[in-house]
Amino acid sequence: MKTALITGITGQDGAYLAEFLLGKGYMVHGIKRRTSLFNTDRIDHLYQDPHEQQVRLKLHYGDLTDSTNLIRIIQEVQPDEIYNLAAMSHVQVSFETPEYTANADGLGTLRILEAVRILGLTGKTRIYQASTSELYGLVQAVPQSESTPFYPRSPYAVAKLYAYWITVNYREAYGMYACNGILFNHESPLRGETFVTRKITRAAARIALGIQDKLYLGNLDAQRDWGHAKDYVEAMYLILQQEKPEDFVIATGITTSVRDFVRMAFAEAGIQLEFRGEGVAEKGYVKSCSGAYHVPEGQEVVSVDPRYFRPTEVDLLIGDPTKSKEVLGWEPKYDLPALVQDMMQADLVLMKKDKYLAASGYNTLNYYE
Ligand code: NDP
Ligand code: GDR
Repeated sequence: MKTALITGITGQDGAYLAEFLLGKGYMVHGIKRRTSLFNTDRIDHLYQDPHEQQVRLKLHYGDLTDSTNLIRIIQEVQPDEIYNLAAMSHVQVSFETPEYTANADGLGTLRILEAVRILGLTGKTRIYQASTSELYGLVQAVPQSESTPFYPRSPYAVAKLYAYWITVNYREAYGMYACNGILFNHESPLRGETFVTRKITRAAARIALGIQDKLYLGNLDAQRDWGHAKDYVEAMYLILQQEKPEDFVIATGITTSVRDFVRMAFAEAGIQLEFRGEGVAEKGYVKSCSGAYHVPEGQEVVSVDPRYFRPTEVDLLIGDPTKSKEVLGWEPKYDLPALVQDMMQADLVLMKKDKYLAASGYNTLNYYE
């Protein structure tokens, strides 16, 4: 039985990857942070009582900012594969917590690599590093491939740039099997509520159900290459099954604006939107916009709030998945309409529950960040 260690197992990708590897017969270990409330919602359905025999999922308390605990866990687990998914992953929040982001996302990767080296596991343990399309940042060329130059535009992306290069360096310096997956945006019903797609699908569901009036967003003109997280965790696994360690772009090759994602999500919730005035663009931002209106009811349901503009923005991401198709044989199963449908239908179910609870006098989450 192969053994995998997943950092960030409580996150969107960690949850899908854990389920995928358990399905492949792996023993899966995960690192979770100590939090004041339970933070394992996304993997609770995979939980196995540690008192039972033959448990194949085990969680360890840990943090990427603590090398002593990483060394101890890796020594205990002796993993065949480490998937380093843990990170402070929100681009806008990284402007507010730049030092912590550098520590967790940049140095955290070094701590993992160094732990494997110190423990003499370089010949055994393969390492996947969760790199990102945010590395491309300010557009140099499109579509972005493994050879496109990087130009990071946020403390998050700069921290991930360090992580990318330290992974390449340990591979070259010590012959480690360490790879970067340069993944473009991938979403799902498990996506964190403050990323733009999930923020939109949650709000569209709430507005359709009559428990929210309006959605405030930032830059509607940003374009992203959106795929489904379920497809992307399979690519992570494939990257570590190759004969030689290499870096791969994982993307759909199709880009869509935030504005169009809004239209699609609301349509899936049964609301046709019309944007009146595409807004005045300045430095890549829509500085003013008369918003999106519910057709035919006429009320404005989406407005631009400059609070959500970033000090430096990434305007356009579109990935070139040629190498991953040719070498890994990887093909996404979900296209964007299928992704929107999956997210929207899941949020309609969740928000119906909220509506019912609210109608019965219980408090529900009405924090829309
Ligand atoms: P999430 O934000 O959903 O999950 C991040 C995970 O990291 C959570 O389990 C979180 O724990 C954990 N974590 C955060 N800080 C620390 C820390 N200091 N020590 C230990 N664990 C920590 O991210 P995703 O699942 O979406 O992304 C997974 C990885 O892939 C991240 O590294 C992200 O930067 C990267 N990535 C994501 C893309 C995407 O579109 N989703 C695209 C490209 C790269 P907790 O649950 O306690 O908060
Ligand atoms: P991103 O994802 O920054 O690409 O990082 P996010 O969904 O946060 O933003 C995508 C684009 O939408 C614009 N936007 C808004 N974003 C948010 N969060 N909230 C808003 O209200 C809003 N309005 C417009 C943003 O400006 C941006 O252009 C994600 C994360 O998962 C990273 O960890 C990962 O590395 C990259 O994807 C690839």
